[in-house]
Amino acid sequence: MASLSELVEEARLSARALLDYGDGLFNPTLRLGVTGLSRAGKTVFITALVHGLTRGGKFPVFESLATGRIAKARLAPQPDDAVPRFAYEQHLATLIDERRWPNSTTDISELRLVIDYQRKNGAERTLTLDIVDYPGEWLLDLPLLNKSYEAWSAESLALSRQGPRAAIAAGFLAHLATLDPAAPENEQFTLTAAKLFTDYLRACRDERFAMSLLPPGRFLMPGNLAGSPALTFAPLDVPADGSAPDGSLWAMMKRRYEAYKDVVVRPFYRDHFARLDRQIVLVDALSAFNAGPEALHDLEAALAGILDSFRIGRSSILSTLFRPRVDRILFAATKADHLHHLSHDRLEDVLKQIVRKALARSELSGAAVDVVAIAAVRATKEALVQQGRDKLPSILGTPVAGESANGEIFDGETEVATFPGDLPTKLDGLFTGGAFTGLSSATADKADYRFLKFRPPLLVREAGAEPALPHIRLDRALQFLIGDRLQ
Ligand SMILES: Nc1nc2c(ncn2[C@@H]2O[C@H](COP(=O)(O)OP(=O)(O)OP(=O)(O)O)[C@@H](O)[C@H]2O)c(=O)[nH]1
Ligand SMILES: [Mg+2]
Repeated sequence: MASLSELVEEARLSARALLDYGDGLFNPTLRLGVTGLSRAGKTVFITALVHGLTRGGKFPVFESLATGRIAKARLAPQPDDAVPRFAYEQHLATLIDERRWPNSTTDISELRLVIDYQRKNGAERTLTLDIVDYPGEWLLDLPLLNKSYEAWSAESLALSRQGPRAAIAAGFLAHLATLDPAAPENEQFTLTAAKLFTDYLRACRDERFAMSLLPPGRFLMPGNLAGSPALTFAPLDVPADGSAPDGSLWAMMKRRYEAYKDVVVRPFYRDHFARLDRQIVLVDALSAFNAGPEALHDLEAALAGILDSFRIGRSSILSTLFRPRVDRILFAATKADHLHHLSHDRLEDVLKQIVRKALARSELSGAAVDVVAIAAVRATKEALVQQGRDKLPSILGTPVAGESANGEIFDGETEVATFPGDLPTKLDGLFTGGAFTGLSSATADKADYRFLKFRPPLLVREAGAEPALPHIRLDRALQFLIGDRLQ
C-alpha cells in the first residue's frame, strides 16, 4: 500500500502537471530533457543547440530550418523564477573566444527558447522549448527513490568489493569493519565513514577507472548542502530485510539516507524529471573505452538504473491524464569527433548494446527510440596519414595542454594527427574483464584505445559575425527530437 508520504508526493506531482498542462494549452511548449551522467556533454550540447537555432547553424537534416520555415528562434524569460538562467552567452564565449570547454556544472539552470515558424500549410506558429541543465551526478540519485537504506547498503557494498573498485575502496572498507551497526549512534564514526565513502566515490571517477555508478550524487557535487546531516551517511553491513534498533548507528544512517531522498532527490525528480516531454540521453562511451571493460559494464548498469526510474510515480489516474509522458527518446553517443567517421557506426552499435537491455525492461518501450553518434561541437578534422605502407584513417586536432601520447606532452597550441584505434566489430563479451585493455589495468602505451581531449575548434569571426559551430549529426538529433512539432 502507498504510504502517506507517497500519496502526498503523488498529489504534488499531479498539481504541478496540471499547471504545466494549463500553460501548454495556450502556448505549445516542449520540455526537452538533456540527460546524461557527469561529463557526458550536456552543457556543450545545449550551448551548441541554442546557438545553432538562434544563429541558424548548418543543419541540412533539420528540415524546418533547412527549408527556411523557421523565421526566428530567440531566447525568452524562463518560466521558473527560482531556477537560475543557463549561462548560454558565457558558455558560448568560453567555447569560441577562449577555445575552452565550459566548466563542470554545479547547479541546475534553465533556458527558454521561442521558435517562430511557419507550418507546412503556411500558418504562422510558435513553439516554446524549455531546456534544463544540471550536474550529471544528480542523475545517479533517481534510482535511490525506490530503494531502502538496507537495499542500497547491500548493493553499494557488494559493488565496492568487486573488480578495480575493491582496491580503491580499501580505506572505507577497513573503517566499515570497525563499525557495529547496532551500537549507539555516533557522530564521529558517521563523519569518518561519510568522508571515506566520498573519497572512494571520487577516486572511482578518475579517468583511469571512469566508473559511472557512484550514488549518492551530491557526495560528489554537494553544492550548498556540503556538511549537512543529509549528506553525512554511508552504507553499513546490515541485513537487507532487517530493521534498525532504536538509537543505533544504523538507525541514524537510515534516517539521514531518507532525509537525503526527501530533501535532495524528490524535489529534483518532481520539479524537473517528471515534467519532461522528450529526452535526449547523452552517453560518453569513449571515456569508458579509455578506461576498460569494467567501465563499460559500469556505464551500462548506471544507465539501466536511470531508465528504470523514468517511470516512478506514474501510477495514479490523475497523473497519467495530465502528466507528460516521454514519447520520444534519443540516445546519443557524444564526442564522436574523437573517431574517424568509418568508426561511427560501431560507436552507435556499442551504444545500442548498452541501452538494449535497459530499454527492454523500461516503460519507455512505447516511445519512439533512436540511437545516434554525435559531436555537438566538432573539435577535429579527418585525414589519411601514411604509416609504413598503409594510409591510416586519422583525426587532426589540438590536444588540451597537458595531454600526452607516446611520451610527448602537448602544449595546447600544436595540432597533431592521431590514430585513436578502431572500435571493435564484435560486441559479444565486450563488457567483461579482459575483453580489451584500458587505463584501469595498463599504462597508456599498452591501452587499446587512447582518446585524447582536444580543444574546441579554432573559428574565425568574419566581419564580426559569430561563426557557426561545426558539429556531427546535431541536425539529425534535432530533427528527431523536435522536427515533428514544427511540421
Ligand atoms: N571533442 C568533443 N568534446 C566534447 C564534446 N562535448 C563535450 N566534450 C568534452 O566533454 C567534456 C564535458 O562536457 P560538458 O558539456 O561539460 O558535460 P556535462 O554533461 O555538462 O558535464 P557535467 O556538467 O559535469 O554534468 C567537455 O569538457 C569536453 O572535454 C564534443 O562535442 N566534442
Ligand atoms: Mg554540465
